[in-house]
Amino acid sequence: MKLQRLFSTVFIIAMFASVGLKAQEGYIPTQENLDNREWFQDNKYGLFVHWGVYSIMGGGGDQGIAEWIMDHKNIPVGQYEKLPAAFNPTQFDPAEWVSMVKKAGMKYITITSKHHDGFAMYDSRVSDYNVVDATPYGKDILGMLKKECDKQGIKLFFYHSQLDWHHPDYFPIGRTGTKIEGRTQSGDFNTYIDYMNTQLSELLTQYGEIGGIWFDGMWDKPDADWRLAETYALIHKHQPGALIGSNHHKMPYPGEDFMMFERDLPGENSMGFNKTGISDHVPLEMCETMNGSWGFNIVDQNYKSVDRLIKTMVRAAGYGANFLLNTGPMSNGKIQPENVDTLMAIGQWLETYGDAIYGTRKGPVRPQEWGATTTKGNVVYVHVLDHKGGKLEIPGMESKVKSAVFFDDGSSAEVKKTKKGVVITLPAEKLKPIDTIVVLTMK
Ligand code: JFZ
Repeated sequence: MKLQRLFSTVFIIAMFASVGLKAQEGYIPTQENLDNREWFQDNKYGLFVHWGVYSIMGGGGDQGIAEWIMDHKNIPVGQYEKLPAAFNPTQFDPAEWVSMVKKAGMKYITITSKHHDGFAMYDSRVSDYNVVDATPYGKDILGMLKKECDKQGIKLFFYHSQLDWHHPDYFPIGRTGTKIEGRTQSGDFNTYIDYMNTQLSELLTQYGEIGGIWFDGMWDKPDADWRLAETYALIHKHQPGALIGSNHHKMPYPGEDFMMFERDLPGENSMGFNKTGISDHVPLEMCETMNGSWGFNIVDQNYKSVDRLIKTMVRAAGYGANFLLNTGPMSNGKIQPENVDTLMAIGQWLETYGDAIYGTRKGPVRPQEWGATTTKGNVVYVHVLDHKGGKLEIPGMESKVKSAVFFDDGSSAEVKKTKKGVVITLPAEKLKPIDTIVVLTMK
């Protein structure tokens, strides 16, 4: 018995040593941070932007590759370094981008400050490998975008890659980019982490208040000491309100303020890498591509339909998760017209139905094949996404319904209490092609 207890104590200590202590142990979010988490959950919908010098190659002729082209095509470091000289997005108009985002009904932007290729899309002082020093364009893209975001009331987050195929101290190298010629043969990983932390300090001090940092890439070296405690504390010291998340596909570590799911609804694992559960103490976010690529790809025309994307957004909201929809801008600075069209169509839908999304939290029953529920105050929105009409039974649904109406025309809906929950009658003529919303006001 005693031995057993000793074992479990040792086990618990080992668990903390391997996971917990690596991150910001004992972290208590400030009130400002908690307020921002509420803001985040209320605002639901953002634009993910994967933009870097790789956009010049337009995906290199293969589907699904863009920002990964250095790895997929094994482009030697010295050759890849020639790309910045060709990066000149003279048609980049931040005002146009942010206006588009607003029309799309999006409330924040998460843009790549540095992807795995190591190239900084802002004015960094610790490396010339950045958009100001190494390109003919010579302007601070993130700074320009931030200014416009502030003007138009859009929050800006930075995606920052911890993985770096370019930096000489990213050593030993990890699981990816192993065949890229000219990568480092030696180096000191701690020097790399110092460098990364300095870049993060720049991002947190040069541009005013930002929404947060979206980390990615520690999965490249799962056993390395990433010094997360230090990095997270540094970010929260500069900006206590900034939300930290990391795409490590694990449950959130201490110091992280939200949890993300890559191309999957929370708890689903269609991609094969979202094997964790769903955190119940931090906000959630799901990110999705419009085709199959994150960065700009000229041959990937496998676009998801507007209907499908809206349904995914609604299901995500049903899980209480934000929807971060991606675009990969072209190397001239424009966002491809197909993507703009999709964003405008979703924005139009939100103009009508946004009340059932913004400001809501996950509903009383978890998303099902037929649809999802969201809730705000004493109202439950039943989003019917896939149903042929007739009786819709919802087991587990709170049955103290005061009134039930169709969102579209305000006409009343028939709701009956059952032993298990409620049954809603859906006349075929009330069904909408995307989402038929029944508004339940609870007692
Ligand atoms: C990552 C990036 O690699 C990708 O380019 C994009 O930025 C996306 C949003 O995030 O995707 C991943 C994350 C994890 C793995 C692979 C790709 N992984 O665990 O192998």
